[in-house]
Order: sequence, then structure tokens, then C-alpha cells
Amino acid sequence: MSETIVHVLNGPNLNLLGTREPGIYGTTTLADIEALCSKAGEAHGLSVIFRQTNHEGELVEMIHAARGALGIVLNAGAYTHTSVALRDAISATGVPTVEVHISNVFAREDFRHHSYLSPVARGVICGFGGQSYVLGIAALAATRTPPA
Ligand code: CA2
Repeated sequence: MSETIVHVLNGPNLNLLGTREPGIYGTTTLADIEALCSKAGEAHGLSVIFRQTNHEGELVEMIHAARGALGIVLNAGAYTHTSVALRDAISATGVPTVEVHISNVFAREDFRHHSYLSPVARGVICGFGGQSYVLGIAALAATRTPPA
């Protein structure tokens, strides 16, 4: 077990953050969010592994690779609304997963109101920009069992 490791996984198009649609996603880049996550990890005594991919299968592999970790903070991007494969990967590995979104998906188009992942997630945080990730890391840290 690697109970001091949190995997922060990002799905499709999140590498474009800060370059387009600032009205929805702000001007924060993914590199800025990675820095926020590292800082949050340090504050909680956790190591953060931060990754992004545009490919669904690769995201499945990344979830598998997180087995034994304290948890996953997952922004699956548009796959949130489409992917049974990601949902099965979360269920199959049993790694506590916090679903996060930069935007408030419930204030947006109807198709973003449904998530295949929420029912198997430990919890869901959305609408707080890059802070959604920081809150996700804090939530996992709060679930940590103190050493005996
Ligand atoms: O709000 C979020 O974090 C989302 O997961 C972002 C996804 C979207 O499909 C989800 O419904 C909500 C989209 C990520 C694409 O990011 C872009 C970045 C720059 C320009 C355009 C899209």
C-alpha cells in the first residue's frame, strides 16, 4: 500500500486549459493546477502523481496504476459523461476516487448533468476552478487512517 500517494488524473483536452474558453474554465493552466496540487499534497504530507491524457484507455491504465494509493482525484473531462470503462476501472480497483470538475457542470448544458462516475466515486467536487482539485486532495487526506 502507498497510503501517502494521491494520483491526480486528467482527461481529454485539459492540456488546453488557459488557452481557450476563459469564461468557463478561467485562465489557469494545467501546469498551474499541478503546482496547486503539489502544494496541497505537501501541506497534507502526501506525494502527488499528476498526469493527463487525451485517450480513454490510457486513463483506464492510469486508474489501474493507482492501486494501493490513498486515492485518486479524477477530472475525466468529457469522458465523465460517456465512459462505462472508466466507471468499471474505478469499481474494479476499489481505489477511493474523488470526481472533480473545474466548472459547475450543473450550471451548464443538460448532457453535463449526468456522470457515469459519480455513483462509484467517494465524492464529487465541482465549480471551484483549480481549487476543486485542492479540495479533492484535502478530502482524501481527511479519510487517511492515522498511524497506530
Ligand atoms: O469542468 C470540468 O472540469 C470538465 O470536466 C471539463 C471538461 C468538460 O467536458 C466537462 O463537462 C467538465 C472539458 C475539458 C476541456 O477543457 C478545455 C480547455 C480549454 C478550452 C476548451 C476546453
